[in-house]
Amino acid sequence: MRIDIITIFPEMFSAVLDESIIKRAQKKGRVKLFVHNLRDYSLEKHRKVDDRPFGGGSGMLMQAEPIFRAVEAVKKKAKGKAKVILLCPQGEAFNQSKAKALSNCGNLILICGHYEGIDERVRQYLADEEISIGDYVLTGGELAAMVLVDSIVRLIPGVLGDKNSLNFESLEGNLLEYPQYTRPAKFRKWPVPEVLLSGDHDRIAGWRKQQALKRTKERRPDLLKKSKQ
Ligand code: 9D3
Repeated sequence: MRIDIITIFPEMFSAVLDESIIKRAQKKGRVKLFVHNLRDYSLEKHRKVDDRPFGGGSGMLMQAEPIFRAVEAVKKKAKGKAKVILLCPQGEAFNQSKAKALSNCGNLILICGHYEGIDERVRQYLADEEISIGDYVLTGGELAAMVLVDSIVRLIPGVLGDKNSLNFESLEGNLLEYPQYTRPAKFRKWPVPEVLLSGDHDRIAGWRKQQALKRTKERRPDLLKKSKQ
């Protein structure tokens, strides 16, 4: 899989992409990640990529030209079809099933929105999908792009140990995790639930299932409704 990221802040990405699992995935050749500076595709003086909105209003908008040029240049380098995703507050909410679907794409191009917004023609004529990572305001699409990359890369076959990746597909997929403990069996005055020390694997499995259900009912009843649909 190849992922190209188009941004006015390319330096923001190294800390995340050059660490741990994502770095290992790149070393193994499971994913190729490229970060492009949008300003390199500006045709204007001073590498300008923004301008004032027609009709007036406060703030600046990202211009269409540099974004189109960047995407067209990247599409030439990537072999095969690429899916173009615009990260923006108005996009569809990101979730695990979207991550799963995107992990099956050969090529992704992520455009990080910025300023007060983006020329509408990018949405209309360039982006295949618009994605938001949730209902809160970020200063730009960069962190959102990193969230996508992290959640997508770990789903690529061979990136994680099989045990982890199979977990989400299991029946427990729509439940929150059960409580977990490690040594010592008694920390300060707080003991580990006796069942976990019993060695009775059926009893342990039953307790975990029941705890996961209880916790999901209390905290995320929406997840239970989802799994029944
Ligand atoms: C004043 C209107 N704002 C729209 C809600 C303007 C605006 C705020 C924040 C325009 C761009 C941004 C920058 N955010 C993103 O580009 C973004 C984002 C987000 O803010 N929240 C959740 N997901 C995403 S994906 C990209």
